[in-house]
Amino acid sequence: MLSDRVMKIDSKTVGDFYSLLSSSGKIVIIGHHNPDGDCIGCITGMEAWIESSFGKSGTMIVPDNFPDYLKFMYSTDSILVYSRQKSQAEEAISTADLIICMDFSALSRTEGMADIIRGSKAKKVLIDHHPSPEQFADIVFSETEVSSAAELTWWILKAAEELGAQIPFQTKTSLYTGMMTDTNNFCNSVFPSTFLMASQIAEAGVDREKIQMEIMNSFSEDRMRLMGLMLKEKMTVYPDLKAAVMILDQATKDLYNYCDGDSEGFVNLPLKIKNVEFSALLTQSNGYIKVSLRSKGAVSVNRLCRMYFNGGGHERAAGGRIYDVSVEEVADYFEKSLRQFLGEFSA
Ligand SMILES: [Mn+2]
Repeated sequence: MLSDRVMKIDSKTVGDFYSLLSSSGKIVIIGHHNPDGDCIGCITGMEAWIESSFGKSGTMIVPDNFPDYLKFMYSTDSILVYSRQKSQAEEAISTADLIICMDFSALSRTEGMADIIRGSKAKKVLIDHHPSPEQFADIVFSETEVSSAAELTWWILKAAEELGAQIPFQTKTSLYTGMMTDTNNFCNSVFPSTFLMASQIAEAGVDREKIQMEIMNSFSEDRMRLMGLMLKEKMTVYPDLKAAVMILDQATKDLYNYCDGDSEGFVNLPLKIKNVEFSALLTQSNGYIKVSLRSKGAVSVNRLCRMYFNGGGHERAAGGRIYDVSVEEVADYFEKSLRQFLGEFSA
């Protein structure tokens, strides 16, 4: 099989996962804080597959709310949002036989749920594509040479076809969406296996144009104007650092009725400038400044985030948080940190 050559999935691990699913009564599927397309694509895709293959349903839970433009995917209205359905979510986690964690490498990414998940007696499965996964799961599918957790899930489910589980249409739509959003529409982290996945899903008749419209062309007017303002007035370019930094403060959020996910993708925009190799979006949040980083050069934003901004991620896409620095001072603070970091690694 061509797919086996492109993305190796250990068939024994798939077999173990399959028998765990067969024997488990209560199944919970968990995504990460600030759920994105990959996260929602993974959990809804997994849920649809479990329903069709095992005739049982999984309870999907995310720590906090997710953007409206992801709500076209299968069964998103049944996803529990921990921040507002706490007792229901805690009940599901503490009584689960099996917990499937998707698209995150550390339990801290589940925010308030981390300790309950860690303490639960349920068997745990991790499906993820970030480096250095935390060791908390009984079965681990961890692969960094892949576009997205959705793509990794695709290859796991393809391998499970041999055990008799077919992949339903909704799963194909969800996983395609996850892959498409995490690659920024086939721009970053695209591997030969990614095109193969896209081709197989296209062949199955999934409506790629519709997915494209839902994700790329469904901005609210406010979101579009916010993007314009950010580029015009809130972006600073540091030519000597080959860097650009955008700051999204609360006043600007209020001006454009900011909703979850409205700034999704903004951090990629400065990378369109020729000599900008590194981009940061700093967003004022509740009690901290959220940091999103992208690189198109040699700078490892994963390392930068781990060292300076209480976070991490991939080499070219990472995130973190800055505490105890006001939004007025954060530009200076960030610039200093970046200079120090770049100085250390050029020395
Ligand atoms: Mn992802």
